[in-house]
Amino acid sequence: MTEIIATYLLHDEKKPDKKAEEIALGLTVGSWTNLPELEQSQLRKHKGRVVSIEGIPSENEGRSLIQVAYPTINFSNDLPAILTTVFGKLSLDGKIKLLDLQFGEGIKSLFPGPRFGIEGLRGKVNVYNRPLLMSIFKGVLGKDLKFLAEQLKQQALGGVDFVKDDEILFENGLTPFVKRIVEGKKVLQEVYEQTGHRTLYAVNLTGRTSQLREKARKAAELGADLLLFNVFAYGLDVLQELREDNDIALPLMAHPAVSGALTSSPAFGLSHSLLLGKLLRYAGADLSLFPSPYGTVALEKSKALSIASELTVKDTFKRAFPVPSAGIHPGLVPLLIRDFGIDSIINAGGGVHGHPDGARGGGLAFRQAIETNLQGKLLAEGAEIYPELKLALKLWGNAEVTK
Ligand code: 1AE
Repeated sequence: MTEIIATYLLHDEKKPDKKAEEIALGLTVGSWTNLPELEQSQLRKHKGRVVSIEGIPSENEGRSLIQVAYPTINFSNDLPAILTTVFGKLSLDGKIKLLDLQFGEGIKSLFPGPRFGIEGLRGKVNVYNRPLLMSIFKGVLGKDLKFLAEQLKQQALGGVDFVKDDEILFENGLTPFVKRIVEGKKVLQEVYEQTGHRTLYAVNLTGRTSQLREKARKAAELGADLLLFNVFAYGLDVLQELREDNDIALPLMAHPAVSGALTSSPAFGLSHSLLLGKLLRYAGADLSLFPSPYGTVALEKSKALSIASELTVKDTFKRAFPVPSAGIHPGLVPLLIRDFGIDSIINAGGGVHGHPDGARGGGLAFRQAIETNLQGKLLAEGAEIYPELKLALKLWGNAEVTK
């Protein structure tokens, strides 16, 4: 295919066929039919093509789905050019939502996809038979390195696989980026020597765009494990730049901060599956965080599942880890595993630190919930064996899944 096909959802559009034709023309060659014959034939190969127009059955709201194909010769091979073509001015033009983009194999092969993906990350922690577990630093603003180190140690002692910075921890005098990496490595090595459990740390890569590459290379030089990145505050192409730099070569964890402004409206913006799933994966994210259907920032279940599906569907790219997040506690583990399977990451901040026994107890309770569930038992049964799980269920409840 030498085209990219965009699928749009139109609202309140009485003449979707006319609108589709306007889009196909307006976003490519403009009003070419009014131009002299010579120009017309030159421009014809650039014109968009209406692929399909579908009313949504049993709906009376004037919604319709349209597909428009854009010739790839119209743009350079980068997401800024592609997004400006398919949803540039159009994103400002009434109630229209970009649901999907289908890339032909030619243009797709120019994107990197994840460097490590699910298999690569599993290899780094040597865990293959369960969902991975991640916890998040909490309450660290204004705190020093000693505080951070202790919090990291407690989380690692709980048996989590990854600890990520809070996305709101930026460059600061008390816990600068470089010192967090160096101190973090020291702490995690000590825990490894003490327990035999390997925890990796995702440090938040922040600052001006022009500084990111150098900072990320420095992180790699210092032996950082992963980079957390607020990709939607910067742009997908910035993520891709980081992914393609072989002097960085670290797993990239995409945080969804700011993405809600682009995805949340039913009538405007981009679909969750496209932005937090397909495009993140194409651009090179190894992990994508998004709100789970059950926590504090709940996302409709079908949408959360659609993101996970785009991250893991069979493709030429490596699979990226879905990380359904926000408000997660051990009692939700059966739902998470039922809905997202074992190739996902269970991620919690408050659900780890808020445990009555502290972050170590929180991590243990999660690991116990995962183990209990994978043994086919109810969490209530696990709680009879494990005191940490029992305390967590008492505090936050238990969304037991009975098949
Ligand atoms: C959707 C992102 C979730 C996130 O970044 C975060 O910090 C969650 O914290 P908790 O688990 O809700 O405390």
